[in-house]
Amino acid sequence: MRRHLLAIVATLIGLVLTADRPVPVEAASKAVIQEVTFETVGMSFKGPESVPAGLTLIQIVNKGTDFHHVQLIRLTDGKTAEDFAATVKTAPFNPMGPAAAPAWVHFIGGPNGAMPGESATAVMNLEPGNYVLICFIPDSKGVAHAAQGMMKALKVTGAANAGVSEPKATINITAMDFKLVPDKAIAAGTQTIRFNNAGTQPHEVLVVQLPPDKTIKDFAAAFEPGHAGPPPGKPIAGMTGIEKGGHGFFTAKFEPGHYGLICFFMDGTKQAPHFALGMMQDFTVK
Ligand SMILES: [Cu+2]
Repeated sequence: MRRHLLAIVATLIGLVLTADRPVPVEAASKAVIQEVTFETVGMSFKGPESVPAGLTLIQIVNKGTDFHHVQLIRLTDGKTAEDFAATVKTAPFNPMGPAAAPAWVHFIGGPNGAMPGESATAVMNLEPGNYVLICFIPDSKGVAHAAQGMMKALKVTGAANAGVSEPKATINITAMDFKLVPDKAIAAGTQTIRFNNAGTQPHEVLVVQLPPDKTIKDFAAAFEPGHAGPPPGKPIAGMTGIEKGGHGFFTAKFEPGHYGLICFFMDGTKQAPHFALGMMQDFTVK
């Protein structure tokens, strides 16, 4: 009888305690990653001027006729998008070219590999601050789209939403100086990939679906200045440059067949692209 009463009292206390506030665990599991979309139109990005801080899914919808990506760059030392634009004009740098980036330029990642008419997504944690979105992909003459005006200022505001948890990865791909290392064989289906930079330089990963008779090396060769015709293979997903210690997530849908991984960033000291130093590999999806 006494035990019975205690149980009733405990239940009543429980009801009073939970009556007017949500259960924290439940609230956390319901919090979702915010989503923001940028469209490419010609050599420009269309989208919001600012986003709240925290885990963010960035989508690029490519409405143009060229291949594009979003490279998010965080500007520190009080630098603004205007400072960045001025630097690109006076002292052009390109992670895929020989000149080094200034120390206040930080590579944060972004969706990689959006072919014309297609889209790509990536999830990164955005700290508050000044950012620019930029496309470093070169045209047929080797001039980066960024140098043709393909950049957009973005402000990340407020404090991060602590209740949001990171996506659950099915595959890890770790970048090192100079290799791309998946933690397991990539199987057919939709995979959520966590891209980690365990190297010292910024690295990217581009996932390319290849024809049976072509390799990722053939794909890379098609981006050399003066090369005629489209690259063999189709970029399907990836993550643009992330600096040392950083990580982010992207999803890719794999069909059985032949694929490649590649990083186009440049080693300024060796004056060689990372893929030529070992950051490209072919693989088969079963
Ligand atoms: Cu690299």
